[in-house]
Amino acid sequence: MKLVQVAGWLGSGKTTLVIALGKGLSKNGKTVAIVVNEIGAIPVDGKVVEEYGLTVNDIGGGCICCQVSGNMFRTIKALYEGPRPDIVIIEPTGLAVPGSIRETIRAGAHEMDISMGPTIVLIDIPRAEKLLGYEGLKRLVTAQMVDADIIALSKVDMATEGELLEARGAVCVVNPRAEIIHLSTSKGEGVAALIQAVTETRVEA
Ligand SMILES: Nc1nc2c(ncn2[C@@H]2O[C@H](COP(=O)(O)OP(=O)(O)OP(=O)(O)O)[C@@H](O)[C@H]2O)c(=O)[nH]1
Ligand SMILES: [Mg+2]
Repeated sequence: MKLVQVAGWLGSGKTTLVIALGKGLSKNGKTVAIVVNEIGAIPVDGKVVEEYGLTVNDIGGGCICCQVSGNMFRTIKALYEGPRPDIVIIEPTGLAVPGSIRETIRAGAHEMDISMGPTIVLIDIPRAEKLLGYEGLKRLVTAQMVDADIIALSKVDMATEGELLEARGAVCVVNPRAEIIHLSTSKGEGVAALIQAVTETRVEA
């Protein structure tokens, strides 16, 4: 069972990508479970994803990177002991720092045969200037980027060449180690590369 995170600020396109990855991986013969973390009481995202016939596990009651990390771990353990899908895609809240989620998994997963796939962090390109322009936001978005194996510049269909170049420069400075992918889930750009990365990449837990 391999765990993959799709993280990124609120509204950056995580669920849209998670659905596309889930569908693509299923088509390639992989069994996939999706773990969605909603801060609010109504698990809207889970309902949307379920329409596509993917297994969805909703964790409410707080953010899995801090308040309800135990719930996330129990969900992963239940998946492992039950259906044990090939790939579990985790969508944390837009406020989560992926490194602390990985830490929770690392701390408890030693008795399970779990591998870590890439942590994908989305940067909403049409909003990148705003996200990286405000000090408070910048701190969190930067913390998310630092933890990424792959940074997906999302919604490139809505971005100008200038916006893309500028965002790419900023991203490289924050995390020179991450692979950068141009993503437009609506237009299908970058999705195949991410499916391949999820399938083939293994990172240190
Ligand atoms: N133009 C464009 N819009 C997109 C793309 N991907 C997602 N969106 C839109 O962006 C909005 C937010 O997408 P979601 O997938 O719900 O984003 P999210 O990161 O899961 O949002 P939260 O879970 O609320 O943080 C929706 O209106 C999507 O239709 C894209 O590639 N291009
Ligand atoms: Mg979402």
